[in-house]
Amino acid sequence: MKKLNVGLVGAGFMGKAHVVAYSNMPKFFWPAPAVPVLKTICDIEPSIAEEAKDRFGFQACCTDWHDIINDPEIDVVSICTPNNAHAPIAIAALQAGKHVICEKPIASTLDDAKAMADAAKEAAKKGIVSMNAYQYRRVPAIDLAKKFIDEGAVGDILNIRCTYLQSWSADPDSPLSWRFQKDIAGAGTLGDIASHVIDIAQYLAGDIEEVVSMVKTYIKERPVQEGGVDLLGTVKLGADAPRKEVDVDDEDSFLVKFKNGAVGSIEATRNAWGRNNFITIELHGTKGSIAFNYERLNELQVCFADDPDDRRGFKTIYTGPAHFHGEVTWNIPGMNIGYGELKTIEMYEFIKAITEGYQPSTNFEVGYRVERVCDAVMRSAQDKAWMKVED
Ligand code: SOE
Repeated sequence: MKKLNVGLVGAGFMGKAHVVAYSNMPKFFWPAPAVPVLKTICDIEPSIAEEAKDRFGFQACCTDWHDIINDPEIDVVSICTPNNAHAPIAIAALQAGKHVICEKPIASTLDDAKAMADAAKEAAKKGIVSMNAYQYRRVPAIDLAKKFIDEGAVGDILNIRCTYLQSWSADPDSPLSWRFQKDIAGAGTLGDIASHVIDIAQYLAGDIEEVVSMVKTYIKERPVQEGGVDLLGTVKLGADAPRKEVDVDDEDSFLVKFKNGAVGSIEATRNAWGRNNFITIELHGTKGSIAFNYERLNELQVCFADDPDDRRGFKTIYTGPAHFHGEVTWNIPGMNIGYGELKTIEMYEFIKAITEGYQPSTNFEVGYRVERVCDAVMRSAQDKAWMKVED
């Protein structure tokens, strides 16, 4: 059985998600395309690196990512750091001949995103694979939606409405983690979560051509936190804590026009009390409609125009063994998959692409296109006008 040695940079929340995915992939997908071996984990904080090594079962740990790049035994690099570190690590890894899976958004600036896409294109000539972790398009229900669209079951797409709503930053006492600092994150809600639904919208309805947007920052300053770990609002800092300015967006709302003539809207915020991982997609076509909500990720709602008048309406399909990779997860629809299984499916797609020698559907070029849509959203908010997405 082929083995691939893994080096992982960034031992926080997403580092844990990648470890779960590497470990579980051969347990679900057997025979696995290759078995990942957890070789080295890197975190700039020595105590976190040490702890992560033991907790996750890596053979070694380090505090300088160059040690991973310079290790000839490492085949695959996972990048789970804050956004501004994506480009230097990814480019160095690709140039060293390592396959790269990088968390989203691809980078903290458009220039970095382009440099990463260029490096990935060069590396691809030598069979090196790049992947940006836009995992939500791999939810089996979203895959089913894509199948209905491709088969023509809902006709031509007229409109797609997407939201990504969370609540973890709605409290002004939630600390100023790196996600609220432009020089590290590049953007706020836009890069962090709107990017996911931009990816899904383009996956289902094709490239976005033009946008008009409104961008808001509701909470202008937040308490400064000790250390770089992002606590995602789980710990609050009191009124006495020193506060610093937030220089990124809390909420983005925009209308979109697709190249194929469809239209739509995207709304994203992390300040929506009561909404948690509320990714909704509603798509209307000439022959039917599709609706999805990640908070019920094992379900897809569909309505077909051809149904008789007296029984036309949304019906719910529960995803299971008949759907995307459902034959290897759990046996009965309704047993349900969650975030861990979803990241495992994503990891399978990454490892399979490496062993079979092709670029996955969320390669760096695709991540760079999402970034260009984000850039148009920001330009539009500034100039209060429709903006074209750069081709
Ligand atoms: C925080 O908003 C976050 O962890 C995002 O960074 C992820 O991309 C999203 O999947 C869950 O929420």
